[in-house]
Amino acid sequence: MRLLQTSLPDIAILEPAIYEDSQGGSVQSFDEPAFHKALKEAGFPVPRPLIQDNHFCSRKGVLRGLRYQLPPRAQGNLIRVVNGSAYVVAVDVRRDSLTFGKWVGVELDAVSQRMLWIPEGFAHGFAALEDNTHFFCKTTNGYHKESERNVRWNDPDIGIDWPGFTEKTTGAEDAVAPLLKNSEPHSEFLQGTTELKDLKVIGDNRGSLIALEQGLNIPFAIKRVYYIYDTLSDVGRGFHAHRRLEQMAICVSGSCNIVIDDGASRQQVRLDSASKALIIRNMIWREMHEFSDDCVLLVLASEYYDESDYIRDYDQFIKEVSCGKK
Ligand code: T46
Repeated sequence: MRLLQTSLPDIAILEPAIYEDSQGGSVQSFDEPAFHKALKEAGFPVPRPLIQDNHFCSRKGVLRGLRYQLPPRAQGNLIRVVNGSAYVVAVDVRRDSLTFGKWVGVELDAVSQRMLWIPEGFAHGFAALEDNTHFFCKTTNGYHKESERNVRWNDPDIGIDWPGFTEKTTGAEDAVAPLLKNSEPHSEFLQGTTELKDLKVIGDNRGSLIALEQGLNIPFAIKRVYYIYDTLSDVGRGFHAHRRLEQMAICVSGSCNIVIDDGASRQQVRLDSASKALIIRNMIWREMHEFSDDCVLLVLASEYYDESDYIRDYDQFIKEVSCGKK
């Protein structure tokens, strides 16, 4: 599987291997380890498991979207066209994102079998370029009507250039969908479980100073402080959740990316300033990637080190987090 970058840093095209022989041909349409490997090698966060398949069919000129689901039911989508061809668009709907409102469009067809990876936090839309176009989407979260939101396909602030079809048919909801500026924000943080705080910088002509004070800007009593440094840039750390532990992480030097996941929704946070603190409550899966050479990640923790507090298996984490929500 080959990954091609697009003009949006979070959106990727994936090209599967196609095999042809005297009987016809075959394609390995999904191979999770290969998918994760391709994403990791290109510096993309690894998504939560793709748990649902949806198959749609449209005649030429039909436009579906733009759609997204709000956290905690946000959906990442791996989209493939299995018959015909289509123009597939992704729009960044994360209010705090540097690429908020930016879009990318890619033509997918049944011959090349290229797929488009659109992670959580993006709206997507499809325009069928041929009759009997079939779309196959693998998603990270099931369909949830109450969480579904639409954005107007022809919002002038987004300015999507939908090519190649003359007769446009949109669903009733799509036609009257709100403009992006009026749509419900796709919040950057998992509700109530993580928070990215700007710490107060006390600066003067000698430089800067930041004070961390229990009960004031640290929302728990500190029992332990540790720091992670000299991490190789191509390794990932973390890959676990804590049953009780709460933490505050600050990159006091350099930068790294932290993926946070509450079992229903996954987001990536970039820590690249000594004045940004990420508070991670208990029962949040975390993965750390792309450590810069000079990265020193300082972590304040609410508990002493206790291996029995770690959940290091993602399926076990999903089991425990789902039990807690019942
Ligand atoms: C977390 C992320 C952000 C100790 O003996 N004492 C400690 O206080 C810690 C944190 C770790 N260890 C031992 C346990 C392992 O044998 O150090 C070894 C490496 O720990 P781990 O593989 O858990 O490291 P990371 O970077 O994957 O995770 C750490 C923290 O463990 C974790 O709580 O949230 O940083």
